[in-house]
Amino acid sequence: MATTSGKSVLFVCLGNICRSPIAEAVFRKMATEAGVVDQWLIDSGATSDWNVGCPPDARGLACLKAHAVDSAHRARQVTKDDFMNFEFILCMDESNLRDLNRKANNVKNHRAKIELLGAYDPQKQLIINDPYYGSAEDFEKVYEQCRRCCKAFLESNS
Ligand code: WE7
Repeated sequence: MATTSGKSVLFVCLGNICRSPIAEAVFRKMATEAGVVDQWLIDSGATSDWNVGCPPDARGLACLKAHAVDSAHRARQVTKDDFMNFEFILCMDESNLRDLNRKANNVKNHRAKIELLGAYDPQKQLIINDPYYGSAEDFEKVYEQCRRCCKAFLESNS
């Protein structure tokens, strides 16, 4: 778990099969290309326990593959330890934010900063919408939002 300079980020959405695994994979690739991946603990998780153990949605994997991004993630639910182990917990929409803040209230001395990933978007698209009932274009939009936000987040922590 420990990393050399202790930077850590957990990306979170409802089921950890659509948005947050895309964000995690995009951020890991950017950090790798920037030569700083060893300084980071990077993971993703769900507010719900619905999809635990599942791979990312096939449409998300297709989107990532089209952009030469890999993911071997399997869905997991956010745990109490996550609020201690991660400096940043970045989520996708207001519902995620409410669920995470409610969970955080049950963890003594939690250190994680809980924020919307979209707060880092230079194009100011604050919410990354759930593409679950959407199309390939919706996944593409999620990917582009994640790219912009992850780039800005990485720069703000370099
Ligand atoms: C989703 C989802 C997403 C919605 N990934 N699921 Cl059926 C269901 C019920 C509780 C938790 C989860 Cl995770 C799921 C399956 C997986 N991105 N988005 N469901 C969704 C979207 C809009 C309105 C209602 C739901 C449940």
